[in-house]
Amino acid sequence: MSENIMRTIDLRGKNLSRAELLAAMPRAAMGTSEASDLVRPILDDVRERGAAALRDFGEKFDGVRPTNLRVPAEALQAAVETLDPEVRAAIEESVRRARAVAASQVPHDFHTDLADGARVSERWIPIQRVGLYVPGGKAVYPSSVIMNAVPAQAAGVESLAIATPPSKGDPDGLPNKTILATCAILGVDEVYAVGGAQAIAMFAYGAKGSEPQDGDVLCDPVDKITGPGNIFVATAKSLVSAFVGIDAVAGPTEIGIVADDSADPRLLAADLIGQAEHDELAGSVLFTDSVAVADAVQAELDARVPRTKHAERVRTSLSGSQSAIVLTDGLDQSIDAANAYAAEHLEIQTRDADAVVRRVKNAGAIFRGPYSPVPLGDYMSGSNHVLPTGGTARFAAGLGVHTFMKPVEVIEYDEEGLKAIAARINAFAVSEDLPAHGESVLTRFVADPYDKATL
Ligand code: HSO
Ligand code: ZN
Repeated sequence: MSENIMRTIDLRGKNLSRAELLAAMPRAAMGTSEASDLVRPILDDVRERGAAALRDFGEKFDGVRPTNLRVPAEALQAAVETLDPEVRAAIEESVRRARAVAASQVPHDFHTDLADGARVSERWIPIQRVGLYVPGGKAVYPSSVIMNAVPAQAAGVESLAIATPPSKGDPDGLPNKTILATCAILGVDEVYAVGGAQAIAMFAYGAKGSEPQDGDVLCDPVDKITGPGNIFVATAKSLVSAFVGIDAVAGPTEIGIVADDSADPRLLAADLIGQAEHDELAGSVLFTDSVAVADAVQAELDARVPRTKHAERVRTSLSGSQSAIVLTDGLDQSIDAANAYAAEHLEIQTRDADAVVRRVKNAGAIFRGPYSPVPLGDYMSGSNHVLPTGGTARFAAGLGVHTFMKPVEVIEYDEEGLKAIAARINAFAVSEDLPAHGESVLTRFVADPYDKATL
């Protein structure tokens, strides 16, 4: 028999501690990089020279010097008009579903009345201006534009800008046409032909124009930057994150599947291959207590991998150390291991999948049952596909309307409400040796808060 594509991690008969279980999970090795040294001068240059630097970097890194750094409205319109009608219909369906979910996701303001005249409210306020980065190159994902822009729009973000690299093949240096069409369908009209770390600098610092068509100000600074990118984009985001909001830095994509002996190995294999297609470093992990299912999945992989377009990439990814079939003693151990792995995407292919879903503690998104495969979520389930990777689903959530809003508490006490606890506040303040805090409150109720004898 030929060698299996995926390695096996056998947890059977092992009673692992939490730490041991975490350590047993397959993970991509995190490479360290010297990217900061390369990225810092790019940030500084864009800050200094604005649009002139952006054009220079376009020429240097993308191989094209864009005529218009800001994509003209006519180019956005033309991109929609020339879009393949089937792709357009798919994009529109995706947008419709994402908008419906995002609309219900908008958090509600609330208030708590603690006593008479004592209320604390919470108001969710949209972030005012957001910059969304869309990568070019190998990974051009119009679907990711939708996943970022739709929740931002549902949140009520006033001003949304998109930056994506200019295309080398385009004489004017316009970006990828499907990306432009998606922006137009979403109603985003502020789009820049700017890629890489320089795009992050433009968003963070803003950029002044250098050619008449740029205007005096090419781009205003944003309050938060979201969207995936390569190591240079990620490094630039972390460097500017001291003063601009950023979303989490995404690692290679992952799929985890919890399957029992009722699962269909054909579906399991196809779903593992599906996410492995993204990247040689993508992680694919099957948790099962059924040796028969594990063997059948290996056989299905042997049959299917050679037949898919990106066979070599898929094979590298599935046979990499970040991928594995985890054999367990039973469903309980499968669930424990899946919780330790904290997959970006977790499929549940078991009997009574609802009961298993309820026991999932860590996952970026949960895909329940044979008809909720990951690609449904990637494109048009209505859920978001920007999800925590690398085990960060233990503490982080995927992108959503909340990503583009912030809760602000409003303190609403009246005279009666404050008076009732004025002495207590004063006592607390004095205990922290901050008597002026107490005096600030007492001034409202006594003639001389500094004369302790009168209190
Ligand atoms: N699975 C990727 C998203 C994606 N898939 C975009 C296809 N296009 C990360 O969730
Ligand atoms: Zn995908």
